[in-house]
Amino acid sequence: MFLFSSLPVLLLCVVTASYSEIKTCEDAQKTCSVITCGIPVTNGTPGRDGRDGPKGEKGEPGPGLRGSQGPPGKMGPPGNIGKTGPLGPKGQKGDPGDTSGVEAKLANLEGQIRILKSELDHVKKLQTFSLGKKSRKKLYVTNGEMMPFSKVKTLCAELQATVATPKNAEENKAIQDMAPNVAFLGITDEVTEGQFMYVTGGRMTYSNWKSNEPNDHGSGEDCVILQRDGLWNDISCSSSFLAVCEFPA
Ligand code: FUC
Ligand code: CA
Ligand code: CA
Repeated sequence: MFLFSSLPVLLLCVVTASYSEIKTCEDAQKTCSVITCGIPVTNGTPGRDGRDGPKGEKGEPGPGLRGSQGPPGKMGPPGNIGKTGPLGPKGQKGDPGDTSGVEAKLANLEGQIRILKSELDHVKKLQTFSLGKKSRKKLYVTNGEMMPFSKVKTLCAELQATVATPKNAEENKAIQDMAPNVAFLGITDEVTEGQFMYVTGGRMTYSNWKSNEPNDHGSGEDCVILQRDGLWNDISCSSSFLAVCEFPA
C-alpha cells in the first residue's frame, strides 16, 4: 500500500535529481533521499597475458594463385672430358706475307752454292790427277792396310765405294798395278759353295783363276784374292789381305 502511494513521489524525486544541475551522487542524495551512494572505486591494471596455447593443425592451402618459380639453383660440378671431336675443315689460305728477307737469303745461299760447286770441281780434278784417275775408268784406292774381308767391305761402304772387282782383263791389270800387296776382290761363294758372285750382286762373268783354283782348301775358302802376278786364288774370308776400294767410272 505504501509502495503504490509513494511511487509517484519517488519517480518525481529521481527525475528531478537526474535533470537538475547535480554533479555528484551526494548532491543527488540531498535532492532525493531514496538514492543511495556507493563507495567510489577506480579500475585495477590489466592482468598478465596467459600462457601460449597448443600449436594448431596445419591449415589447408590458401585459395590464392601458386607463386612464380624461384631462381635456378647453384651450378653442379663439371662433367668428365668428352672424346676428341672430328677433324675440322681446312682453313683458308693465308696471306702471302713478307718474302723480301727470304729472297735475299735465298740469293745469298745460291751464291754460296755456286762457290762450293766450283771449289768441289777443283778438288775433284786435283784428286783425279793425284790418284792417276783416267776418264771413263774406275778408280781403285787403298789405304795400304791388311784386314779380314768383312772389314774391307765396311771400310769401302763408309767411303760410298765397293770392294775392288775386276770385270775384265784391263780392270784386273789396273788393280794389279796399283796394289802394293795381295788384295781381296769383291767376289765370294759364301751363299752357295762353288758359285762365285759379286758382293754388289749378280753372278761372276769374268775370272782369272790360278791353275787348280778355286779349291775351297782346308775348312773352306769362300773369298778371292788377287795375287801380285794378277792370278786369283780362293782363300779364307777371315784371313787378312789388302783393302782396295773401287769408285765408279
Ligand atoms: C793352296 C791354295 C789355298 C791356300 C793353300 C796354302 O791350296 O789353294 O787357298 O793358299 O794353298
Ligand atoms: Ca768356297
Ligand atoms: Ca784356294
